[in-house]
Amino acid sequence: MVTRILQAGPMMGMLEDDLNGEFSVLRIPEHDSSKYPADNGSVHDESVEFLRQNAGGIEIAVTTGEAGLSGEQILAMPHLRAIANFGAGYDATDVATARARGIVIGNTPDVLTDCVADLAVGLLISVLRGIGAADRFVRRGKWVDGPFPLAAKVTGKRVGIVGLGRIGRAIANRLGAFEMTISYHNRHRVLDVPFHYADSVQQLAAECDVLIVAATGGPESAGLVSADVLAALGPAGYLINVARGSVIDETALVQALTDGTIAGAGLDVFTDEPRVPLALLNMENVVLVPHIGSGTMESRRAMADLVLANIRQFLADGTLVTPVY
Ligand code: 8YV
Repeated sequence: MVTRILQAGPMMGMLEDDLNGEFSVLRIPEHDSSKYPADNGSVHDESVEFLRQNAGGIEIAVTTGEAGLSGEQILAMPHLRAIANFGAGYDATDVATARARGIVIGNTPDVLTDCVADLAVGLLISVLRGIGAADRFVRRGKWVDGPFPLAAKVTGKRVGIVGLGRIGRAIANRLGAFEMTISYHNRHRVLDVPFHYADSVQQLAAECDVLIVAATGGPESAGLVSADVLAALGPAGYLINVARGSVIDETALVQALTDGTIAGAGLDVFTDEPRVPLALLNMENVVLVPHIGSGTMESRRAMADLVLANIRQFLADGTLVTPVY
């Protein structure tokens, strides 16, 4: 008999095709996954009712770093045993509820590390050298009126990395080629690296020219890059974020970019994706990309393969290839 699995949230075509080819996929209808305020002011989620009625026997769910599964959705599937997450980050899923019910979660680490680190370096160079603004300058025909304003040098800068996990380390390795001095802040000191450890994010920001955020998202890191951290980074400092929008106080960031508290930013992630604060759209010192860190054919194919491998292994022996706990 073909195994029935749940698909929570929109998914890349290639993964959907693979899932449909191998399993019987129950998909939460788009309109049912919308949340709207109920009369009593709470948020009513139609998908929960859909799951209660249709997903009673489901044991495996597939979701993404963006969609995730809420606590209510998880509780609506009494037989759920495993969640396969397309993405390294799984902060959109209610991990505490899943754990409490003995549900395992598998994510897709490692296979996307190179691409996310590559993008972080790309954003750094793009912001400091003004590549996005210079491209617009040429396209708009402004070159004939005079030269493009001078930018900031990349080689030799002092970089502070927030979160020295797999991606943070891969970024640090790449930046060595640019003769940069690397410091970091992490939940725990990392013993096998030669980089200077800063005791707090604020101290790290005060000591560097470019602050790169590569920390895991979720409640523990929410708002870690605060107004005070941005003030410590200072008017010649740049911020790069390839982690999660939630790690930065976005309101404070917009203010800091508006009033010159920091020099510029390169952002792949935002608090309320796909919505981006309007104020950022007209800033020439900001590079904005639509959460494309892992967005290459190679990484996304490997992530899809890892999701499939997690499901197959779970069906075979009840374990995951890449469990998160
Ligand atoms: C993806 C990501 O965009 O892996 C992550 O944590 O943010 C990205 O790779 C996303 O999760 C895929 O839907």
